[in-house]
Amino acid sequence: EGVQPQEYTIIKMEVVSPFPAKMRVLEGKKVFLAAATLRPETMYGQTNCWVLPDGKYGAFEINDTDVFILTERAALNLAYQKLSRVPEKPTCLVELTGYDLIGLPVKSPLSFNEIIYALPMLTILTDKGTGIVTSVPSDAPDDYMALQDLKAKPAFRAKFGVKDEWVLPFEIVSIIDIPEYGDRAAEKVCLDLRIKSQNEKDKLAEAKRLVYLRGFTEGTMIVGEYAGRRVQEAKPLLRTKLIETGQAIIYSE
Ligand code: A2H
Repeated sequence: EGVQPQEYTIIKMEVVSPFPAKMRVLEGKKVFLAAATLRPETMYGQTNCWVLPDGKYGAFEINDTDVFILTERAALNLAYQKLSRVPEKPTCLVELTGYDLIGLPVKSPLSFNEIIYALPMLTILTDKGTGIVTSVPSDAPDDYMALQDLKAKPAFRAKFGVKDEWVLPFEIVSIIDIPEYGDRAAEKVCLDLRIKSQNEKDKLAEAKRLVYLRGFTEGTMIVGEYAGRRVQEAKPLLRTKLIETGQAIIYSE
């Protein structure tokens, strides 16, 4: 873990029932994939969410009605932030792996895609955030390349039991315009750097450096309530809105 505390926004992605067999004990509860993000203003552009296939997750009680699916580590941190049914004690209703989550349909705040699916990403770290990541391929190079891997490689989809209809219909959604980078900045930079897959760590680090700095300092929102406003201005406004409407919570680690 880093020395600096990181403050994330947890986006509550509601799992659509009926739930699969292994999650049937959760029926009747509000169940969310809890995705940690630093960029809540990009949520309009979600096309899917990411889980680590071999990752260990659990369905933890946040209060009497809400259940969050995330890593045990994140559940413990939340419990110390007063977000557990039993004070300071995470209670797990069912243990899950990333494989159990692949293909789950979710409804996510602000997303123009009404239903999106949980898909495998191999580079997720389980000691950061919640282990669940929401995917915005227009503005995050990691997301763009992981989605591209699934779209372009049928054998990769087959390996993880990913159905075509969870991936192929989902196009990049333009949400932010960046001078010289356009409105699909992550795609442009990945193409410019000729990145071939999500595993090209060094090239992706460079892509991220290029996109994030320019996006945040010079990007303009082109969709949503704050269309025409700078990303820097829209970010805190949208974050507050998501939190006030109960669609997101603050999470520090
Ligand atoms: B961000 P930092 Cl559009 N493993 O959300 C790998 N990546 C993770 C993660 C984990 N366990 N938990 C969160 N993340 C991702 C959106 C986004 C993000 C955009 C642009 C930039 C960006 C959509 N994905 O991150 O290492 C999440 O992706 C810029 C760094 O804690 C989260 O925010 O700084 C970001 O990495 C947190 O990374």
